[in-house]
Amino acid sequence: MKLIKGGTVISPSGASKADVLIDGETIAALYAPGQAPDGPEVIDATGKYVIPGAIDAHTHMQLPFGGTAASDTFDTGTRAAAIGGTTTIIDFAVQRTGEVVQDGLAAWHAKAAGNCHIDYAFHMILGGVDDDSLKAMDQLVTDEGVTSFKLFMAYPGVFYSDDGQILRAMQKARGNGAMIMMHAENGPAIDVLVKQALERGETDPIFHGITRPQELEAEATSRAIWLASVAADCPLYIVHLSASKALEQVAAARDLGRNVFAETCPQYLYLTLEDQLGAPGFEGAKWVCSTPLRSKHESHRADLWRGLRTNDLAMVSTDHCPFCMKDQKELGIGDFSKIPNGIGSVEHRVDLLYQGVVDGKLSLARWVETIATTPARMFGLYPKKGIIAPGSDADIVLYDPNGRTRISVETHHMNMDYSAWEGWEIDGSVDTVISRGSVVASGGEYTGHAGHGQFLKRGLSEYLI
Ligand code: DUC
Ligand code: ZN
Ligand code: ZN
Repeated sequence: MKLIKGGTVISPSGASKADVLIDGETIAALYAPGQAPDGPEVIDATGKYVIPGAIDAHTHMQLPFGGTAASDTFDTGTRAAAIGGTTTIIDFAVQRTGEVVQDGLAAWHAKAAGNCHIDYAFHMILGGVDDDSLKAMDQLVTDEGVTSFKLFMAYPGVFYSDDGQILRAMQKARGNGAMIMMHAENGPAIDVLVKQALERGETDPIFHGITRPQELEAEATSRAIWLASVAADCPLYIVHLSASKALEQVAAARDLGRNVFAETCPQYLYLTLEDQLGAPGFEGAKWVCSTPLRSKHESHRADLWRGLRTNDLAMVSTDHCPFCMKDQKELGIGDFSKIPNGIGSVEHRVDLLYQGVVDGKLSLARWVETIATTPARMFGLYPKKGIIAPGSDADIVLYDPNGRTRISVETHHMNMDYSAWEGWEIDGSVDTVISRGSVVASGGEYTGHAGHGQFLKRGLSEYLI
């Protein structure tokens, strides 16, 4: 037994002083201060926030992409996640075009099994919607604990699905209760703009952003929302929403009571087209991701923070998809379209969002909700995960509001040769991380091990009507 004593427990309903008793891998009880029985090993949480272990519902460990593969393995990526206060990831298994869905899922299990430091679950990317993959969706929901499917309106020839395929998958999801997750960018139109830019000799990383204007994110978001409407209000979750006009589409659908949800990512809340993607020379490649960073001369960042407060944006995930500069991002020197798309942040999401609390953009309760509780409820992991309550897994983070975090490639644990957040300072720090009752990180020391993480079969989303 362990007792987390003297801290302030934060839940979506607010803050309260309580001591948390852990029995083995689960939370046994919460006590008013001083009321817990003597005996258990005490973890001193005086002056700390006690929050549910964070859940990153959008990661891409070892994803093959752009002629290379994301540089974090399940080992390095989940270790870094744990150090940063994330105790569950939901990664994307991939069905490539022409591949049997279940084979793609088995390949992802093979990559992850025995290598994870924290618990993990999978969404499934469908690279080819046809009769077989539609049938497979039922089997994954019923038997495999995979209850969400990502489709791409971008990347023609790679992951792209056309509108007919999307509609069929949505109809299937409406029937079996699954969530359709959408990469909402108009890929064919983007490809035209990319070709035209390259023909003009516009090859620098910033043109990655300029050829993916917000209108093409908003148009795809709107189209996905209408297609979901045709599919009898199939549950729809827009991933990595980056732009004000896309957010307007989501907000309008939600105002009508539709089953439409969206996430954003730390990079869109803080970083910009001009300051990062437009960095001199090839430097901007560090921030090439899709959807792209948006202009600081428009109101995207303020709108996204507001969307988080109003729940038009339900939660924050990272879209962790790291590539090193050397040999990976460098593939796009002289042609931005060959830069592998992705940013690595799995280690920093808890801290980066806490800075939003310090800056007065999020309440403490909403911080916990957007990084832990809503991801659990959205993707069928609640109340096992995402809440500090009796019977839930003892996934708990002690967060020090008086700590300080300085982000750098010199100190991070992700397998990347740069940091997208180099030099950033956060007014707070992760103090202790507990995963299913085991202390995996404490005072900057990592004490966990690969293989501790277990695969989680998920149920259906709680938010559906
Ligand atoms: N976006 C990225 O930035 N990387 C991987 C895939 C995606 O959709
Ligand atoms: Zn995507
Ligand atoms: Zn992604």
